[in-house]
Amino acid sequence: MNKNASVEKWVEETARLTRPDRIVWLTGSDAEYEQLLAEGVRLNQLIPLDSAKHPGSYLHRSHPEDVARTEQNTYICTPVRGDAGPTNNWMDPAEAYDKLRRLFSGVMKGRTMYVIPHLLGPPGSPFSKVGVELTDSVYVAINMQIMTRLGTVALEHLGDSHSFLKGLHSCGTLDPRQRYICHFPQDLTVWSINSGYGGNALLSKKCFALRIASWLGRQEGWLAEHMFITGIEDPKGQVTYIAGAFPSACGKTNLAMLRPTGAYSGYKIWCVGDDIAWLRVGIDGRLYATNPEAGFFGVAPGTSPQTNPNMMAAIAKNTIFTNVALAPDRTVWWEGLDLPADIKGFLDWQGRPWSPNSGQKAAHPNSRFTTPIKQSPVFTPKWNSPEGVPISAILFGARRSTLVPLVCEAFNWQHGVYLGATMSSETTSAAAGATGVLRQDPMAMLPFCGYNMADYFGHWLKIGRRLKAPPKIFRVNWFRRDAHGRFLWPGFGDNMRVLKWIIDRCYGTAGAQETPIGYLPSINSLDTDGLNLSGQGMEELLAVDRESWFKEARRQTEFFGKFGTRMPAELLLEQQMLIDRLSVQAQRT
Ligand code: SAT
Ligand code: MN
Repeated sequence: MNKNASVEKWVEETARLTRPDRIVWLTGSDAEYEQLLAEGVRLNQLIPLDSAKHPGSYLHRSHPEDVARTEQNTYICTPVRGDAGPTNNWMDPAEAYDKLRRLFSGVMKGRTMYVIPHLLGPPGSPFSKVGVELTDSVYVAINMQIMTRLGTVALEHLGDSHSFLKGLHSCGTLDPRQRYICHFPQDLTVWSINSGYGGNALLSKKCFALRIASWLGRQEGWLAEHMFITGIEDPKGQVTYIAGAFPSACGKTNLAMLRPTGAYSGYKIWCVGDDIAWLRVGIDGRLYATNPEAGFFGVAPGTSPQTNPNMMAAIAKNTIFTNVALAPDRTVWWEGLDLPADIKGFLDWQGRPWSPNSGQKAAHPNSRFTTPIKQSPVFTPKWNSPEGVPISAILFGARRSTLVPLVCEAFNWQHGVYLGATMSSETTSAAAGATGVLRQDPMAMLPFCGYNMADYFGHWLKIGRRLKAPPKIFRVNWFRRDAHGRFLWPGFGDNMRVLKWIIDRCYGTAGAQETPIGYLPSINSLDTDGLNLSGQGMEELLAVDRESWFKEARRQTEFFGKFGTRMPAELLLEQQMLIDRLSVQAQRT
């Protein structure tokens, strides 16, 4: 394999600091992957599953205090504090390097350091970037093989360029009090220590492809977003691509690979990506998307043949399961799957005996599977298209049990940016901390934006000015509940009904009514045939409750206030216009 002089120099420097016993450069070959799996088993980090029922698959149990991203330990280390903004933790870069250098000093003694070059984006695309992660975790190395285009392909893309994203990771002691995930955007560098879990440790994902990439995108004129990318092919063969941002563990993956049924069984879904989209303005003035990743790191609980049959097919082999339950026949289980009749000998995610009466979850709520995108039945070779796919609609979705209607279309790009910027969602188990707490999560990027979010909003507006044919922007909410706490909307496969309305709006063939918050489906323009909705059904799902929206607007004003004068005037104007429209409506009624 060709080595790159800058990468080699940096690997040597890092090895002098961390003192690994061995350095292993990964090439991405199948034989190497087998060796890594064997090493994972030898180190008791992987438990082989039944080779007939789960071919090529393994269970990993993480440390019980290391089960999700830890936002409180995640820092953006820019020379000027204001550049990180009020929504990020900030540390002075010199202080952070100094603090972490001490923690990294000699930390890999007795361990192997894996050098993991990977390509973020399709090979041959001028938009793709090269990252290199150095890690002492074989679990990370294995997951990176699944999650990225790894090894030779990346070094070939890099050639002799000096510009690559540098990631240094060590599990260290896993001490949560000494856990740091520090980003140095100006150096294209991430240092992460004392966690081995998901987004804290697989640096290609949230650290590179979102935090560092969002910062790079601002310099270079593109967007790195927390979005799935999916093509919907109608029965005539026309494919419409949509991208959608949802906070972690809010059904983004299920939506990205939804299986149309019933009246929609003539439609086909093509999943280009389930988590991250890099968006650029094409020469034709449309917005194009590529997926920097090569695998899915999905939430296991709730994934089932009913909710996501395509994902169940994808994870049938060559999959790493993390923190799910283990049956004595070496199969895995999680909440949401049918419980086998005989559950004798079940072990929970920590390896403790488990039964449904034990009052505990068998699988951790943030337990995950890692599986190659190519195994998905809805895989499309467009995933590797260097220019990406043209996006017709952008969705902003959040988990809101009240207020936010099922679907709402923005009046235009600027209003759409406002809808994204004012998104708030109830927290989930994907991040450590309380769940179900409402928080502002603009564009589902709150934990992932590598710079000041006011500047980020401004950047979205700037991109819009370059688009000759901008995608339409929609807000969706599958999570409305009735007075008894039951979901008002069935979700999953039935979300296709909403997607159909969205696509028809893109082609100008569906009706809508103008409301103060945006365009909502007009009566009968959204297909509800055969649905058995609870409560007032559609009426409730599409209601615009003025008083509550005034309250919501006040919360948004408070949030925007955090950014002071850095806040783009256009969004403050949108805010004022919403209040004005609500007031006019109030006078009319
Ligand atoms: O742990 S990850 O950040 O990779 C997954 C998620 O929270 O979306
Ligand atoms: Mn995510």
